[in-house]
Amino acid sequence: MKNLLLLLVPLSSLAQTKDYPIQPVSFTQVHVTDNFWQPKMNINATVTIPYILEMCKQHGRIDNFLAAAGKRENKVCSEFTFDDTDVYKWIEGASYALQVAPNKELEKYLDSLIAIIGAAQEPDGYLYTFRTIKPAKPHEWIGDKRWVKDSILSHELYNAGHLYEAAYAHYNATGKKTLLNIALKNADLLCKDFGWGKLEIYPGHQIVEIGLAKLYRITKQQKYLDLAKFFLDVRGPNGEAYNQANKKVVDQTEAVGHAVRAAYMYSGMADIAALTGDTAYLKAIDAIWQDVVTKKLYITGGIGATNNGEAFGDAFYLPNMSAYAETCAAIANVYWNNRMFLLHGDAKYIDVLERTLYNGLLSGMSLNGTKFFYPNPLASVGQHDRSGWFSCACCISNMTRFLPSVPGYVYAQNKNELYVNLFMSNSSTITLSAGKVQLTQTTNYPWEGQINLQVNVAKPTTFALHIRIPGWAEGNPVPGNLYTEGEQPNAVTIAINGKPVPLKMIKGYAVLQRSWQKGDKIAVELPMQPQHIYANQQVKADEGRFVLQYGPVVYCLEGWDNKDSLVQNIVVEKSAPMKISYANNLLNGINTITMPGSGTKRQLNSTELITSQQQVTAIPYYAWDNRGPGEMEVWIPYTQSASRPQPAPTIAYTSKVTASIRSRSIMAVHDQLEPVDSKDNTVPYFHWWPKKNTTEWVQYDFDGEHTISACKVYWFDDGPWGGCRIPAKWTLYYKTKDGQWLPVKNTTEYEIAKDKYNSVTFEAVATSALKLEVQLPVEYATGIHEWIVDPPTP
Ligand code: FUB
Ligand code: ZN
Repeated sequence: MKNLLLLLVPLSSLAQTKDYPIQPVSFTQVHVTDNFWQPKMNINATVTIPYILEMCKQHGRIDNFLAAAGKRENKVCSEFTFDDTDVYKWIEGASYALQVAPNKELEKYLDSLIAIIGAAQEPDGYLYTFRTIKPAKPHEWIGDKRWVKDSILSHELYNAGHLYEAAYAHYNATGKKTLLNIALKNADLLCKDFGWGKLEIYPGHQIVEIGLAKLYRITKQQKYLDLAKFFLDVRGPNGEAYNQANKKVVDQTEAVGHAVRAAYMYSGMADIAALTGDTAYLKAIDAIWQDVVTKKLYITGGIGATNNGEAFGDAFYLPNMSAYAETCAAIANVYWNNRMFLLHGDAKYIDVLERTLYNGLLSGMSLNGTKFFYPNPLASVGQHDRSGWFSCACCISNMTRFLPSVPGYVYAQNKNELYVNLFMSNSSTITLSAGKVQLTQTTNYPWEGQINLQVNVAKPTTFALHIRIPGWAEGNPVPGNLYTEGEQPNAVTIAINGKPVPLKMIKGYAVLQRSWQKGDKIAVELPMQPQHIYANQQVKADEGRFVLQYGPVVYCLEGWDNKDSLVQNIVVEKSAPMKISYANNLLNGINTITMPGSGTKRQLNSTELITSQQQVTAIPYYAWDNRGPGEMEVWIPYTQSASRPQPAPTIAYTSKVTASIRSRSIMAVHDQLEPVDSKDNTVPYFHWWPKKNTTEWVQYDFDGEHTISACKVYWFDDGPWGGCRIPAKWTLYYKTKDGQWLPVKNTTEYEIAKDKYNSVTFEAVATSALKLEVQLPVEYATGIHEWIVDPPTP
């Protein structure tokens, strides 16, 4: 081990080696003082980090390490083979937080935890609690020999990757090599076991590539870089698109499969391209990036549209209510776009990064820091809610590792070029080739567009200040034509020491090259106006709708702020006047947008909608579901046909609905939103997955007694890939006056077919409740889109 330590290269010498042409200014050099990010990072440090540690303790994550270390009963204490990563990600977040705010107690706890991790490591460096605890009969995702199932589900290399990321952070934060030594020992084992002519296995879930790149940066040991490259090159062409192994990485041009794996892999390719000068990787990730931003990116910056494989969907498939847009994928998207910027120096990558950061990533955590979203949908009828924990906790621990590093995305540098990428109040000292520059940024961004920068230099210093002019401020919300702005924004202005200067634009930056003097002041004014954003017409889900954006923040309508707690039924004309107001006491301080609009409502016995005028209020998307679940919508209808009218007061709609399982989606069965076909997951549906072969029920308790004689049901069936199918059988029961349930006497067969309403008629009964009993197929669950109850026709 001693020899190993001698090989560590001081971080300061890294600049001389081949790496990204542009280097980020480390988050430790950027002291954020603003009202937006600082409180969020503070909550992460003081609430979320202790909270997640506690959850890791409660949910067996630490016990797994203790068991592998022989310090407790020999039993696996949690569910997933990647649960060790929650501990590693927690260490990464805690270490980053330590760098910003030293905390002796936390550091001490980290020492003790790292000692346990060290004790859980096998003598040759193997570290994977799920096998070490029970080598003879491991979890079904794990092979009988090490690594052999990694391309499928064992996640041994994914665990290793997160270990390296944590070790890098801990070493940088504390200067201690305890975790780093564990990581290096593990990486040495990987170098021994994997490679051409050795085990030629690709990682099932990427991240080890970027972890190895970090170990290479610290140690300068070529073998780590070579192994990272091997793990990329060994991928494909005969594997699954699910984990991007369907083609050699250099031949890939489209984003496919599991979005987190994909974006970690693209980040790894960027790292290796930067560290080796490889151009084939660059060509591939440039093409894939183009594919994502022009066809597969949500307006919130979220990626991975479908829950089916947690994956990218087809081009322009961007459903809103069923959007997956996993929090981990948003984080991975930030990692990837930052690397693309460091390679190319183009602000368009930071446009995507900023969009993701303020919207689809930030939505992943509640304002109080203890509740989380895994998917980040763009519409809801109340079936979504943040949770304090998930058995698969990847997004939770990822959030905590990411947040402390936000200041690291503000600035970047290259010789005598200084890039200002993000806007938040801070002060930073940056060493350029020409000398030290102290930069102070003062702004109330993202609520206001005025950004003041002050340059402090010991002596006049010539360098180029690249100030990013966000795409949204120039009418291009996202590079390409997936989204367009409805209005041309007012001009961006920049003044130096009070004098307006012409904007010399290079790659999305206003470049101010001059000899800077102590105290020079730069005033940037970005046009803050509510912007309507429209989607490319190939995105069917957004037809007849617009998004409101103000600065970098995407807005949504939430039930809490709107009439009858409903938003799906709202229509706002494109020309409706908007009013922006800062609400200090709402959701930790936000800008709201209010505007006139209308609400639509269905009526009984007529297809005509009732429309009434109302005030409509929008809040930042990231802040939704902080007052409890309810309706939410990002894409606002401007046509009545795009809106989802408030249901008519039918027997079904006015009923209380319950089911054999508790689910927030149960209201879907009477919401009067009709699917296109049985597999349509863009409208709400209720399901019993993962149950199978059981008898289940849904029940309507009417608002009084009704006489009924017919029913129709539209089944949810997401075959052949999903887990739901039409039922084996269904039967209706009505409630008698004395509370018994009797089957209705059907006069037609109970239809059972996909993609249509299934009807049954029966002898009329006067009853106060109806139960729909469903026999699930032997191998599948069933779901219901809609259940309609009809009175006898007059
Ligand atoms: O496989 C580990 C993590 O679990 C992934 O990153 C998430 O998407 C979830 O599948
Ligand atoms: Zn996740």
